[in-house]
Amino acid sequence: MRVEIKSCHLELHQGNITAQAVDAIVNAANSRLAGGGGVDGAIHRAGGPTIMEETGRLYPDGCPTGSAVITDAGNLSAKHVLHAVGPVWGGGNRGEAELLAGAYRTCLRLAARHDCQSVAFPALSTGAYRYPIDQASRVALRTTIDFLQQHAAPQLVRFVLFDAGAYGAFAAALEELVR
Ligand code: AR6
Repeated sequence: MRVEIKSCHLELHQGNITAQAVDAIVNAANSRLAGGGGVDGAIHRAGGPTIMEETGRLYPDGCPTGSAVITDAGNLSAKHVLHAVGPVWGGGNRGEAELLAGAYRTCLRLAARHDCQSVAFPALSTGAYRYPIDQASRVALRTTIDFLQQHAAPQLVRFVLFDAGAYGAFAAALEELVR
């Protein structure tokens, strides 16, 4: 599924984030930037050890929840990895939606600042951090649509959803938002 916003494209794909031929790939990191499973494990395995070396050197204090930092992309075909730290789901009354929006917004800002024309996001916080996918998809898409409307960049934002359930949740949310 694909929609156009201010001559930019927002796309939904089912697949693996590490296989995307884009300028910047977003990692679902933790605030210590310590590596882990899920998207984080897949990106560091495919990208090689230089990514972790660089995060340790540039960001020894990690990255706060609701924000993101940028590194090179090692062996991946992308130019950069954006390490985004989404919130752990705690029931919905702990500022999770604003923190999740902040993680997406910071990635989009960093992408624009580093001349990345195309960015691929996973569904941040919806795995180990247990954010419900239907709510997370609305936050992710609303934040991205607002950013594209304000900045008309990056030219392509692709959400890469790992399974059919996540793809379906994002597709339903996107239809509702652009209807
Ligand atoms: N490509 C695309 N999506 C994927 C992939 C992949 N290769 N692998 C998993 N997903 P998660 P979080 C989906 O757990 O919830 C790590 O240990 C997955 O199905 O990667 O933000 C970090 O170090 C889910 O929908 O990220 C942190 O400690 C989504 O990506 C913590 O987990 C996000 O799942 C971050 O948890």
